[in-house]
Amino acid sequence: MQGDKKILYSAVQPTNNLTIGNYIGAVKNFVALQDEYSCVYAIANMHAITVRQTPADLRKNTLSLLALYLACGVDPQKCVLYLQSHVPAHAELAWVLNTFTYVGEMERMTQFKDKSAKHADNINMGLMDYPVLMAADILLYQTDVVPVGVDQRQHLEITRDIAVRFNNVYSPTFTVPEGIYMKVGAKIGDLLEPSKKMSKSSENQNGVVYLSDDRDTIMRKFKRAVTDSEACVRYDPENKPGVSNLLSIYSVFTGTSMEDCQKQFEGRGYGDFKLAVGEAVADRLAPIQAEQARLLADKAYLDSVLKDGAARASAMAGRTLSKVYKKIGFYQL
Ligand code: ATP
Ligand code: LTN
Repeated sequence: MQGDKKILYSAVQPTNNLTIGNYIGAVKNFVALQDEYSCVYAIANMHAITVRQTPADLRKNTLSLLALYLACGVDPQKCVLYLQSHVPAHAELAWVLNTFTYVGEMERMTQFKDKSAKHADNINMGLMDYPVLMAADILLYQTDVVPVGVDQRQHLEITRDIAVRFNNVYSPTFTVPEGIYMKVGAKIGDLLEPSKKMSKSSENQNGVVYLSDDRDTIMRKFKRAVTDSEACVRYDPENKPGVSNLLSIYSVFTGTSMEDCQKQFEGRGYGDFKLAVGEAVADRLAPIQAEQARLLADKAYLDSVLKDGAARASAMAGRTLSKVYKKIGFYQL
């Protein structure tokens, strides 16, 4: 708790361009939650290097993600918005938490298995340790809630396990965090393979809608989206993954309930439906893209946001880290 508000923490990696999956599953919720909670939002560049990055791109993607957070409406006055590598406590706590985490647990993580298969030439220790660094992120801020897509559920569970384990060995030190998963849009599917998560690192870009895509590209991608042969716009993720995925996207981008969305498309063909979804997405993204471009031209402002964020985050994280160091027996000066 901070004052009378619960503490909320989340982060996004500055890798590649963000997709509408990231927007729906993460950034859009960050904005919606910033009044109700005391929010801390990070740009997880230390997580990003678990997969090889080109330095110039990583630098560029960092500012681009910061500008995107701001363009979507994350308010640096209300929230702590910072770059993970600016707060050394993350690496420091991760080291301690490593000694409370078992190798077998990390080997069983779905994301580790997926990414190991995908980057078979670079299965580095960082890739395996990714969830422990994420636990450090969350636990440093005495976080109450963590909004993420369902793909992160396993990482959140291990964070809770690590926190409880540490608290039991010593005395209550970490708040045990809860995940918040949105009902609609917690997992947006790829437009061409709807049962697969839409991912910014996907090979086939035609199934992935990037926040930076222009209107023509967006329309082209939605026109090609996979549906089914039933010709009925109905929400049924099990039997109609393609159509249901499009309905989720439409519902979130227009702010219409799933029920009303289905009514709206009753008796209409898939061609019509796909155009409407594409238009809703393009209409919503246009002003965000314009604002992001404006902010990216003002590097002094972006730097000032990061500087202020780093100072505020360091103060919060430092308090938890010194508590931990004391409990585990690190000699204090
Ligand atoms: P990568 O493909 O490089 O692993 P990613 O697209 O999963 O990356 P992250 O930076 O790992 O992106 O995730 C940022 C946030 O976006 C997380 O909260 C994650 O749960 C959410 N997210 C990512 N993809 C989707 C999706 N398809 N649907 C809903 N939420 C998503
Ligand atoms: N692994 C996360 C990004 C992330 C994160 C966090 C999310 C890093 N640290 C802490 C929530 C809380 C992902 O979304 N892929």
